[in-house]
Amino acid sequence: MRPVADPPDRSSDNPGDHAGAIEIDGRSLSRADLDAAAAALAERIAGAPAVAVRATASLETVVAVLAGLVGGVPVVPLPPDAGPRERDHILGDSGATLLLDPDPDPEHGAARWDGVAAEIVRIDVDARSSARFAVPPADAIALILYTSGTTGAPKGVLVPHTAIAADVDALADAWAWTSEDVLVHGLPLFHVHGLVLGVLGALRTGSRLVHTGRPTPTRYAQAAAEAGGTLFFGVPTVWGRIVEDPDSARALAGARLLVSGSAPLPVPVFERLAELTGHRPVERYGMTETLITVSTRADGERVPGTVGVPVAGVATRLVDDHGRPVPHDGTSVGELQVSGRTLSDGYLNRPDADSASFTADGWFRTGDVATITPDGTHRIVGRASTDLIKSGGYRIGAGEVEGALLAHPGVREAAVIGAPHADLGQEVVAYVVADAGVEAAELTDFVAGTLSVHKRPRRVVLMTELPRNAMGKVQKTLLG
Ligand code: MCA
Ligand code: AMP
Repeated sequence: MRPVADPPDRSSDNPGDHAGAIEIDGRSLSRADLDAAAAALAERIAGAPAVAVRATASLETVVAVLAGLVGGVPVVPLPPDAGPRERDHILGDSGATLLLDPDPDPEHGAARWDGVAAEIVRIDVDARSSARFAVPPADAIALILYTSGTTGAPKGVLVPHTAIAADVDALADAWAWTSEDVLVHGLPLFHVHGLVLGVLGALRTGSRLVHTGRPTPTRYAQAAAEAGGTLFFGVPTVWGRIVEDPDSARALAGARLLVSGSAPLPVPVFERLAELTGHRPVERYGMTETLITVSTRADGERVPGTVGVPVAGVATRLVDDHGRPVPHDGTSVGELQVSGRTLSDGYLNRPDADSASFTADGWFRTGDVATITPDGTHRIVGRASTDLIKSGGYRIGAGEVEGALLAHPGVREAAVIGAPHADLGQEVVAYVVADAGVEAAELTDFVAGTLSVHKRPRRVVLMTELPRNAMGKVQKTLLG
């Protein structure tokens, strides 16, 4: 297998001769310099069982991830604003012995690592080495990506090199994505969308990457005008904000392909985007555990509200509550299961979660509910569990936020739901029974400080008691 981050046309005699440059928030590195900086860091981390990376949207993060890939050390991206509760869980569970930080300078917050067991290593994008490394075995783990379940702390998903290579190659085929493209996005670099597709996809296809730092309408418009962006990635919240800014949206007219994913793209946003840019967006569907498995094709029909067909190397099926097949007739609804080369190797240290998520014949239970037409077009109609929330494209487990709230000394009970929200798709809302004197805003800040900022409840409703059934179970359907 070609190494994950190698472009298709790299000659082994001439490793640096490639134009796939990368620019993040105004700073850039040529592909040759990126490779040399990654090789220098790979020498420093060699032999570690795993390395964590404080994954800011920066060149440093790209260098660190590439160092792990070429050096054969699994990389654990850490949300840059992860509070102690989330950070300590990820570091402890993953067994990362090194923590690579773009900016560990005491003045800029070495205090954030107080009490952390891992050795802190500064990522130096100016270091250079021409060292070569043995290509890691294809089934080696490339990334351990932490993602929320319905309850408890996030689980580490083991993503092998093969799955990433297979997924990027399948998407390159679906989207006619080549080294001629200029990829533009401003997504976070600690999840599949921004990191696997948005960075490793660019490196593997050889396309130039322009990361806008933040995914704002004006920055996307600027990248279209000034950098000649052809391929744009966004979560639905990003596209929703772009259509609210018609001038920025119109600036994307010269692009080749606009791609939406990570959450359902509302039909009115699809239609407005088509009106303003002349492009019907391509929608694709996936999960951390499976990478991207279903997508509209660049040469296929783009129907609002649908996510297309399985990508190369992936098969899908629908099952009912008893595991029986559900017909692909476009109307029958079932749980979507997927199999194929893009699947992860399961969860780190969680055999219980593995057996709950994978069927005996090796298919992954997505927990998403879908229909499939006879010609294979998928429509995601919802999720089986209401305790997995999608807000701004981030997956947030109700149980993790409830646990964080209950750690506040004044909180007695907490129930968290995802309420419909025009901008974010869903917003995290917490219903809390607390001691007198505890304020809603204080609880929002408390969660933002112990987990990641995006997991904070945007609304906290203080109550005297939570609605419970006769068994004492909170009735979340009565909230909201
Ligand atoms: C607000 N802030 C706070 C607080 N309140 N900080 C501390 N305490 C508080 N109480 C600050 C934040 O730090 C931040 O500051 C600013 O307010 C805004 O933050 P936030 O509210 O999070 O921003 P937003 O405007 O709501 O973000 C919208 C977004 C974001 C940009 C669309 O949700 C986003 O990046 N989403 C992408 C998620 C994603 O990539 N998902 C892919 C998962 P400051 O401004 O200083 O930072 S992978 C996946 O799903 C797969 C496989 C797939 O299919 O793709
Ligand atoms: P994550 O593991 O953060 O990638 O979240 C995966 C979940 O995001 C899936 O199980 C779906 O519920 C949701 N998702 C991703 N892409 C789409 C899409 N295009 N339409 C609807 N839901 C999506």
